[in-house]
Amino acid sequence: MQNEKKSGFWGGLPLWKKIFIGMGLGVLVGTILGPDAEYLKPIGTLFVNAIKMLIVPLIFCSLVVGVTSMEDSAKMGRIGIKSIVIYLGTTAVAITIGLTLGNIFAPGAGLNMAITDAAAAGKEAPSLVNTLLNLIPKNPVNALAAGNVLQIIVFALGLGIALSLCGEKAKPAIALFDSLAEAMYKLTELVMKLAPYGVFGLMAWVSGKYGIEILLPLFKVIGVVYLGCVLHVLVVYTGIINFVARLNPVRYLKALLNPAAVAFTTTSSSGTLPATIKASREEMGVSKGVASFVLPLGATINMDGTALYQGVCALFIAQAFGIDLSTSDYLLIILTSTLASIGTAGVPGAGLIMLSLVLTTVGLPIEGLAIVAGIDRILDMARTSVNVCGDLMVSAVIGKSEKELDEAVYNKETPAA
Ligand code: DAS
Repeated sequence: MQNEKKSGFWGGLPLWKKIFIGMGLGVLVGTILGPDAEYLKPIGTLFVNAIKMLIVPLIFCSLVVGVTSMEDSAKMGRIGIKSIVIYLGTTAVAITIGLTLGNIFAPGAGLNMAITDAAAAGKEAPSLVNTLLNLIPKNPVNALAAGNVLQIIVFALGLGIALSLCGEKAKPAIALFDSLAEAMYKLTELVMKLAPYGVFGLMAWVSGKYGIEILLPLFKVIGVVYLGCVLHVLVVYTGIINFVARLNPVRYLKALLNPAAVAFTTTSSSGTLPATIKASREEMGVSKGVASFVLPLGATINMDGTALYQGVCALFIAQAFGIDLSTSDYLLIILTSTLASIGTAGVPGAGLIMLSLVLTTVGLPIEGLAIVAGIDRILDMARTSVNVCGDLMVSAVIGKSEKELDEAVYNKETPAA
């Protein structure tokens, strides 16, 4: 009885269903109340502030852990470097695809939403040159306090590399960052529990202020993100498999079906790792050594789907608020998303937190985050599937180049040993 009372209808629902309900109720109440729904906005503002609260500690701790988890790369030498180069290279391509499609389809065009966040309204995105010059923080503590995310990323990467090079002496510090990162993932999970209520407040305010037609562009965002994800897998990944690894791309597509389905339903790269490793070894014949290094690394630092989603959503929000992005803004988004992807955790909803990072960096209103938060689960399913497909692709490329891929297994001539 006690359990039944605790679970109840609402308590027993998965978070993503609660978010959908929050979104639907928000639109309904907003449509009924009209401009008066403005009074519900603070509920959403609290949620957005809670997400903002996560950015600095989450990106700092997860980046340090992301880099120190590559500690083996010093031992694995070229495999680690090859993996990181391919991971970051395909991430930059993914975000470019997202920005290109966002420009072509312009999902946010014509929305003319007003920026009410004074901080965002007054904030001019820094020029790319100034940003690159300011990448190195004069004072890391100031960077953390000011939330200068690019400086935080640079400092975290440097600290992570230094800790990795310190060997035994750094073990306690690495263990501390591991614990802090775990705590931040748990805090992210707790904050995401507020999502249904935050999305309700914001969708009530947005639909009350702009009308129910605000939902139409969201369907366009979903379409553009899914199109970009499919293109990235079918063009970029199969292209690399075919032309770089000289492997049969059809076999790759067959091998990715199961892990991609698990990723799509769980929206967690880390949770999909067992299925990803199984597919890499048994379907593609990648050796245990390569698979067990490349795939966990990929689940930590390789987030092509997330980067592509950030490109589309950043443009959607800029268009919705009538903000023109300059070339340096685009380059800044590519730089931030690629670097931030190292710190994106392979857990549900992590990309939404990282999107706030990208918006903050280029001075876009963080309120836009709340609009896409309502459909985040649908977008997370696609982006997580791409993240996992990318990990699988790299395991095959590295396996082939290290002569640790059994082509008889890959081509299904013999079952895995
Ligand atoms: N859900 C994340 C993952 O597991 C991706 C994201 O949230 O963007 O890869």
